[in-house]
Amino acid sequence: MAVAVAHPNVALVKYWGKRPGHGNVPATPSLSITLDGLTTRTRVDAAAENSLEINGERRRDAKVAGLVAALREEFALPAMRVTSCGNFPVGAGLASSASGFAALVTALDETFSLGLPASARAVWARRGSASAARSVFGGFVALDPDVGAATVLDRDEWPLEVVVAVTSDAAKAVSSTEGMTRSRDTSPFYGAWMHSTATDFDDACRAVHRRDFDALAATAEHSCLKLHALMLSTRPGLLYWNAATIDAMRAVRAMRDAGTPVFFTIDAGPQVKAVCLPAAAATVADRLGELAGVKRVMRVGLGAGARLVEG
Ligand code: 2P0
Repeated sequence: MAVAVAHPNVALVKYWGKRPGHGNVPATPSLSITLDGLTTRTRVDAAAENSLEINGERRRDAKVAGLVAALREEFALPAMRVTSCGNFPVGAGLASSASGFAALVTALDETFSLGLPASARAVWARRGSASAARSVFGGFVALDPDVGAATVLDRDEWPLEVVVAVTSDAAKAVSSTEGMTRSRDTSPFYGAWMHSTATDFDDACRAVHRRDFDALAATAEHSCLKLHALMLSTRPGLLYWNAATIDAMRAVRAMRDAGTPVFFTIDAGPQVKAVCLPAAAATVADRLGELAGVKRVMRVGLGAGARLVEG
């Protein structure tokens, strides 16, 4: 048996849409930061029959079953018991599937001595959930559809912080996988999204290498708002925000206008992630925590990639 931990990641240049065909390959490149503090811990044991338990509940999960079936086509794997738990809500826009699949593949690799390097674990994790490829790595991580996932800057080379403003613990109504299929099939903006994302990716990578916070803020907010414009223009429209999401976005913009180095990003859920320089994190957390619709704030740094831990 083996136990692995992994952290969710938040994309600064977003992924939304897949290449046609197999392998769950994103249509566009994305850039993320891996988060510390929020953690999924997954144990894999060889067992008499397959089972999956998430946060103490026995579950069936088509994506986990699909990934294990795909691995079985490549490797001779016995049945296994997978036990996973996380310290944050599942399915609420906090990338629980990203940390979940990164931890699962890392634990499974060790349990069955597959000998996979991180780049190969990322390819397998991507088949479960594309964003999971990024959680295999720490710090600032690029996921290029042609090249794969890799760290572009280590976390201690530019130690940004993230204040997560949780505005709802409810699971999302439309999954990301379903939402992206709908956007591809129905949004008049999908072509523009596909064509403009590579530029955002290049701009953001350059900003990260230069540690240029203002440039990263501009590109990341643009990518986020463009993603949500794509979602809103999907039929039926995908509206992941609530009133507090908008209040938090406005509060972040007001802080930045007043000179605080902070920008927001939002995924397929109502939580707002405020990315800031460490000196600003306390102010940002206090301000967002005061907003009426914000249930709680979590302050996290940048995290390491998926790794084995003692059982
Ligand atoms: C991202 N999201 O880049 C974007 C932004 C959500 C909004 O990646 O279908 O759970 O399992 O590959 O990876 C969420 O999508 O979807 C996601 P699948 P995934 O972080």
